[in-house]
Amino acid sequence: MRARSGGEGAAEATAPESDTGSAVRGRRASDAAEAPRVVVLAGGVGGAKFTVGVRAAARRRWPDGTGGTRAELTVIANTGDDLWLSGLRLQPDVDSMLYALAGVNDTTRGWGRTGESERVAAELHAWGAGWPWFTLGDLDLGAHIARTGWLRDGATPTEVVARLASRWPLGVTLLPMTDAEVDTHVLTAQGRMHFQEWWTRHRATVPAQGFDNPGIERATPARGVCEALAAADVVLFAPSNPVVSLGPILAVPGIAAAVRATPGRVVGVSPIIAGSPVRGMADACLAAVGIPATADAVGRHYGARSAGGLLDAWLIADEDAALAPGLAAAGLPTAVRPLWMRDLDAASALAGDALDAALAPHSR
Ligand code: FO1
Repeated sequence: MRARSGGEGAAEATAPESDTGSAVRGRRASDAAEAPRVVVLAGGVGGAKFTVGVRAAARRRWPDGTGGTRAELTVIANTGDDLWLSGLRLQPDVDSMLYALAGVNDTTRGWGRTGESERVAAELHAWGAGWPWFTLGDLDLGAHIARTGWLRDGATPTEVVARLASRWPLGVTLLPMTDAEVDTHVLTAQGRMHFQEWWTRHRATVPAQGFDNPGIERATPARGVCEALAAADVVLFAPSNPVVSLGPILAVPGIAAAVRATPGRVVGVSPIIAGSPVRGMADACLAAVGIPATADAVGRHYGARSAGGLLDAWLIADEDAALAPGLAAAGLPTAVRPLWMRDLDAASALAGDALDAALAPHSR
């Protein structure tokens, strides 16, 4: 692991090398060091930023000589945020990932396209169609119309995502978590509402009593998801909302089991810094399911793989350094690192830290 200043007292993410050396199950460690297969589980704007950081870190560490990387990057995106609106299928997290990786995202608003206009949205409002509090940009609508058309023509959501992604050289394989429609609903005292109504219209201020994804128990992972996890050298949990971004991914039957069984090392990045979400309203989601909004509680929620959980290592922020010894004592090796993704350099450094935690020599 590379040396860094200010790391005194930080628990290391890796255990000492074992007698058997640093062999990674399935592939030789040298293969992974050459060009690892990296799978990222992600949702939301934080997930998109982190994914762009992973690609930048991989391009730096394992360059292919043409500006890309020899590492194989696969992103499994949350589709719980998806919705039907004005007859169109929207996939906000898939699109956030797509636009961010293509470099056409609106970095000020955090969602949608840069250089966006809203002429069609104004017409929809005038007709009283759609949701007045949910704006569909003109460029963004192009993606929704293309997606809905292809779905109507019989393509699967996985095929549609691949088709959308083929417009730009993203350098990653982008997969939806499932082809099933399992939109997240929020249970409140006012009744059940779609996640986007709760999040965007009410800004998560209506107390949530819980979340569910109707039909998810019958969903199957999208083609390529379990295959990528079974071949991974590294699995990264982005600093995404643990309840409504990574929660739905892990709730698709078979995905959590595939994470537990992966030959790669599984490293998570805390979405909580000093008791507050890095971005968004994850604290309102965590409160609804009885998990304190701390890096400690979220790490324990995912759990250590050595104890039947999901993670081999957990990255928490410098601000939360005091939590590391307790987490390590509870069996979750924890590294303390700067977690703020202020710009691409910071996101790339964080992704590099997560890759280090996964690829450094370790015992299993
Ligand atoms: N977020 C908003 O706060 N207001 C909007 O009007 C809005 C529109 C929108 C349209 C398409 C899309 O893909 C995303 C959009 N978002 C909007 C973002 C989205 O609601 C959430 O931030 C994500 O689903 C959370 O990850």
